[in-house]
Amino acid sequence: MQMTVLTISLIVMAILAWTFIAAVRAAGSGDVSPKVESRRNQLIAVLAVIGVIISVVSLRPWPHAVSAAPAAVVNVSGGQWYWEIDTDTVPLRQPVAFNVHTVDVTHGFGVMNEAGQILFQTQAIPGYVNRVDYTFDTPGTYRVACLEYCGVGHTDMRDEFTVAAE
Ligand SMILES: [Cu+2]
Repeated sequence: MQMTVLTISLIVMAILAWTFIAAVRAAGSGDVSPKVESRRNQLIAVLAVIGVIISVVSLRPWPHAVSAAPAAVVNVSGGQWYWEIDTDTVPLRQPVAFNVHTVDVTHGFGVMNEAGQILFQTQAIPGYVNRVDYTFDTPGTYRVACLEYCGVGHTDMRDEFTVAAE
């Protein structure tokens, strides 16, 4: 995806640069006839329309599609050195919104499956609530750990919750 965005950006920049150079050359060639000026204005209008269309089509999916209303909201508060999670069970195969914040220093809220693989993580930042939406496909016990070093008790910042079987 990054390569596609980069390629499109480079092509559009090349077209804009070419247009700019053409406009400068035309402006430097002295008086132009009304016919040439009309063609130039048409060209600028066409390029502007193409630019708007490309921008709308290429930028709509970013930064990401707005997710559906979550089936559950989980409020997570981090502190030295604990997690407070306001539920111990979340639903299966439905979007769950995690609202993560901290009462002291920055922590890293990371959720792992039973195999220890990190499924998602976000920073817990003082004075701000970070939201992560996630849909769990497998029931079981999920582990929470701090992924941002936050002091001597950092490794004790562990918790867990359950994804309910249907
Ligand atoms: Cu930590």
